[in-house]
Amino acid sequence: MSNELKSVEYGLEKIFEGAQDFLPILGTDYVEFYVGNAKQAAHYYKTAFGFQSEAYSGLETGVRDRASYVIKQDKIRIVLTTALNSDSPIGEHVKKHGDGVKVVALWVEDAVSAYEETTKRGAKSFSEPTVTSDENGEVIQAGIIAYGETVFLFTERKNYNGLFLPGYVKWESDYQPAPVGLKFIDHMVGNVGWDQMNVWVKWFEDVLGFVNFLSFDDKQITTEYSALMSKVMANGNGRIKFPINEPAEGKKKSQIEEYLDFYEGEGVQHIAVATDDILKTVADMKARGVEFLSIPPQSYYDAIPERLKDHMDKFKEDINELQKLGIMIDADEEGYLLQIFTKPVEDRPTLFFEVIQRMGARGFGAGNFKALFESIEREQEKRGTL
Ligand code: TYF
Ligand code: FE
Repeated sequence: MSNELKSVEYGLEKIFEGAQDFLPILGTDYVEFYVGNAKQAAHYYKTAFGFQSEAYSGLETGVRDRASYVIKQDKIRIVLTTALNSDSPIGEHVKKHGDGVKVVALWVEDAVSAYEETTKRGAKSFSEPTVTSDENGEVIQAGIIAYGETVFLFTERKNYNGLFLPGYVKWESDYQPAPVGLKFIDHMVGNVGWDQMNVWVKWFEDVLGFVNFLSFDDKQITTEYSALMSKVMANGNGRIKFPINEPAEGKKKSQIEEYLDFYEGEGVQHIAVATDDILKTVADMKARGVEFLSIPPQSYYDAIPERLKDHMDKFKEDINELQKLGIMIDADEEGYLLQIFTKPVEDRPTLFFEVIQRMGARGFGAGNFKALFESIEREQEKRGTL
């Protein structure tokens, strides 16, 4: 573990030495999935992940080509959108990729400036600045194309005080399962194709002004396990983090390659959601039917006190309780973190979720990679994709 930690390069100095930020991002506004059946997907995320009904747009609101359900939990907002006819870019997206993330909406002060600054720096346009309005004010949105067919949609809502976006009505539902304690999106990871890592690192640097905050190379995370490289890109204030994975040649088929094959291209691999009580959150999610990767072996948990050495005094959780749920623990110079991963949430082995509780640590769980990738490989084995 200490070897892995030493080879972690923190790039924080670079973040703070920077000139003025040409793309100030206030946060993740929402994430929109294109799915085969939005009504059922919304029900799944409400039931299993504890989201609440928020807003709706579709036939009943005068929209003829799509239906969108907005669900919310604390600061996390997910939009589930489906096509209402065969002649639809949404349907095309679902046909090619299966259910997956289409839009990452980034909350900005000035969407026109965000669009101009990024397209000037080489971003491919998805949609020019568009104003929509209703009695609650106006929203400006403009999109650029990121990896694969994924869109980053700059969203300015300072002159809007409606529920979500113009065109949406409140989704009244008597069915509101209790939240499970998910608070905000910690990071969102993209899988890119062979030899595309540097292209996308440069894209995040040049187009968005992000910096490479952490790197894990294939020598660290190849060994016997799913081979991949990973670089974490962060924005000026370090709050928005987009790790990027690229497959690497290993003894077995990389989990990243498996994703690229089944998603039929690059895209969002996992969404990490933060909680401040991971024991409760994960116990709740399991009780509601969310499937997590298998529990790491006893030897993994035996090594935890050694890994936590410097932070043992701060460590509040009971290792046995964590082990029962399969939650993993890692530490870095600044603290520790607890994390666990779901199995893919579709039939294609593509998008999955991570639940993370940071107790000071700013890393991504490098010390857990071995155990994590072994769990993923057990799933790949069952799928015949290893
Ligand atoms: O976001 C991360 O970097 C961690 C670890 O295929 C990780 O959650 C890295 C690669 C991967 C799954 C998880
Ligand atoms: Fe992650």
